[in-house]
Amino acid sequence: MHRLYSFAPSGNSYKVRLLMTQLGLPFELIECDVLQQGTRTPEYLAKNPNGKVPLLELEPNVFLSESGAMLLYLADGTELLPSEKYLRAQVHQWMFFGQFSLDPNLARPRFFISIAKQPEKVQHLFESWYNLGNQALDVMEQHLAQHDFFVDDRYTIADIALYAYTHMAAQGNYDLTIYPNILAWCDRVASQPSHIKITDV
Ligand SMILES: N[C@@H](CCC(=O)N[C@@H](CS)C(=O)NCC(=O)O)C(=O)O
Repeated sequence: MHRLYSFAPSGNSYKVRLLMTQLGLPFELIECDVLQQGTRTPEYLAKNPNGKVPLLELEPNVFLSESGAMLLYLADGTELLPSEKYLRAQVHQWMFFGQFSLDPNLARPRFFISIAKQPEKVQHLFESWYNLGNQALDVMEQHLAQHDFFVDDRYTIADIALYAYTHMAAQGNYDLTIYPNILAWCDRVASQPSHIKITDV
């Protein structure tokens, strides 16, 4: 059985928990409290020198870090990752977009406002996060005006990757009501078989 090192509120950890649940893959969950430096102990750093969750232990002492790499590894050969070359490249495209343009700008306000509860520490950064985050949400909103899902008009790991932080954006004081297509897509994602909420740990 795979073992997943995870932090309950972490959107990146949730991506992998959601996929494994939807694929029916059993896993052992190891909770690491990021707020208590749980990913910065010597024992943890020996497993993942980057000191972050999620971390997947495929078999004893065989590790994979980076949520995107885990999604691609676990979904390979399933209907959640197209095998056709260009469709698969579009999944990659949206996942790279998510990691660079979307996630950091949504995750950081959420982390400092709702998880660490110390927004005053980073007050000078919020404007830039909101500018860049809303630019990324605009791109998604436009795409979803024409499509039900991000790739091939069906649910794939690109949707899982983009959904994790988007549906929690209000916890970082983003206003998603100005993005009706994104809200409708969030409902479609949440109604997929075997969906779990981020709070279902
Ligand atoms: N690109 C990485 C990002 C991982 C990441 O930022 N993890 C955060 C929680 S969501 C973390 O472990 N932070 C703890 C730390 O940096 O000490 C991924 O997708 O897995």
